[in-house]
Amino acid sequence: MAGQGDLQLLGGSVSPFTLRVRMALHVKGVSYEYLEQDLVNKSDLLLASNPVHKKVPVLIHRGKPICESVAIVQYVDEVWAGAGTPSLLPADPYDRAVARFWAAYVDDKLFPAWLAILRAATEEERAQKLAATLAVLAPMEEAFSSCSAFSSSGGDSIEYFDLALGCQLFWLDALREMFGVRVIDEGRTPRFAAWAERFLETEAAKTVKPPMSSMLEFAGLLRARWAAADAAAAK
Ligand SMILES: N[C@@H](CCC(=O)N[C@@H](CS)C(=O)NCC(=O)O)C(=O)O
Repeated sequence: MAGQGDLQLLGGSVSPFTLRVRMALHVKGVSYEYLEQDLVNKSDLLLASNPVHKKVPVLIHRGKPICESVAIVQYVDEVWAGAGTPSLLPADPYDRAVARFWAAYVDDKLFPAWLAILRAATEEERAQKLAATLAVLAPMEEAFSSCSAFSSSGGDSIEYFDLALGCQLFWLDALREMFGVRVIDEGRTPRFAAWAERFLETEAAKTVKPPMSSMLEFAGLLRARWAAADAAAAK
């Protein structure tokens, strides 16, 4: 394995952005030291490493921090490149641009959409947020045949776009577990559903998949915090 002792990852066990980076490192065969972070009482190391956002993940390579999961994934792809190491970003510039476009889309549109399902206070609000999330997914059906080597080849390689979306799947499962909400729906988005099934069978996904109990516990904390904030704002 590449990597060795000069590489640390500051992360959260159920953070989708941390899981994205962990899957990237797994695919590249890079070993690292994982340092779980308390996101309530943030460590001096986290605050010093990501003073702007104070968020995980942060990759620290030879003492230098790299923040933001997409920047980290690209860094990992560039630093650990070469014979026998799979590339995360496509070789072709146009394919790279398309992969980046959809990766940005899932972060900018899909992530806030499903987070709103988690935050919804009533069943009616949850149904509205589910409809909005399905509307975000609809235009992505095309991407599953045009952008991902994983889906187009039917093989087991994972690329940049797969990582961007795949890290969010665990939480879509948690939403189904918590509320019976089906974001992954073969009837509405068959390509996404087929892709998701294959992605979750990959070794990278199986290796980092957080226990459902941890996600449910974290979701409970988040929902309690949001409810308190909403109650305070309503006063
Ligand atoms: N855009 C960032 C998002 C990182 C992020 O939102 N991290 C969350 C955990 S999932 C966090 O550290 N939250 C702590 C906080 O907001 O104080 C990325 O892609 O790395």
